[in-house]
Amino acid sequence: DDIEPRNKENGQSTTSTTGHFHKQPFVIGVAGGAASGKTTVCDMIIEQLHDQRVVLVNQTSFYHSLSEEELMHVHEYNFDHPDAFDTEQLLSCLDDLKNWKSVDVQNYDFKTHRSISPARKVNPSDVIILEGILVFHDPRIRESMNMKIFVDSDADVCLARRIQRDTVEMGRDIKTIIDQYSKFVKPAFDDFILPTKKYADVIIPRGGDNHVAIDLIVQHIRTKLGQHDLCKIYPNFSVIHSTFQI
Ligand code: UZR
Repeated sequence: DDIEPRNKENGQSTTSTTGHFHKQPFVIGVAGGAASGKTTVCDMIIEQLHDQRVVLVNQTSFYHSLSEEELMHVHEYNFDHPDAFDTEQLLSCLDDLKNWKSVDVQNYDFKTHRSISPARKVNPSDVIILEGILVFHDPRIRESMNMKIFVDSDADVCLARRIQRDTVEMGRDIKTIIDQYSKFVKPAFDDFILPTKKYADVIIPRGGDNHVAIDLIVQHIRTKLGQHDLCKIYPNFSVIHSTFQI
């Protein structure tokens, strides 16, 4: 007989279509300003967890596609506002992954500001990383996370990186980038992103340059994944919740 894993922090276990019990995936949220180094942090975590099944879901995949009307006034569109994202879709995706169902995640094209086909099939995994500027904004998404990381880089570093990224990868000109930064990116950071820092379990200064922080985070994830297995063997084993700040 299968033993149903119990994990206080992780909530309920789930039953797969084959009737076998699965532990719930460990969900990590990685938030922070645009070009703060979130992707680098995620890549480093994934690299160190090479022996685990990890999937990365980016909030940018859940941008609403712009209508013809919105495209005509694209310079007035605020991509850094919580309403720019289809949060319900993101929630339903996350729910499915947590219940060990595969999901189709749209690919978003930053040049046309629309979703493009084909969608990417994402399979459920032991670890799900959800990355994005506003992944801590919606309380329902926050609550589904087992670990929340906020990447905290200086604004000048973010802007420098953003100029480099948007000119090289997106072919934008510097004036447009700086106009957008002062009109939308900076105010939205202050109004919507920074206030979510208080929800983080871990705050990482200097993003991907902070190897000590990444090592500590990976150690913590490994401990939690190990506890999943312990829960399977000893159903009454409970997890003591711990938070730390680096
Ligand atoms: P990250 N963004 C675009 O530049 N174009 C789009 O079509 C959609 C989004 C930007 C968005 C935000 N802002 O700052 C950034 N603007 O993508 C988020 N302006 O992406 O988390 O990778 O930095």
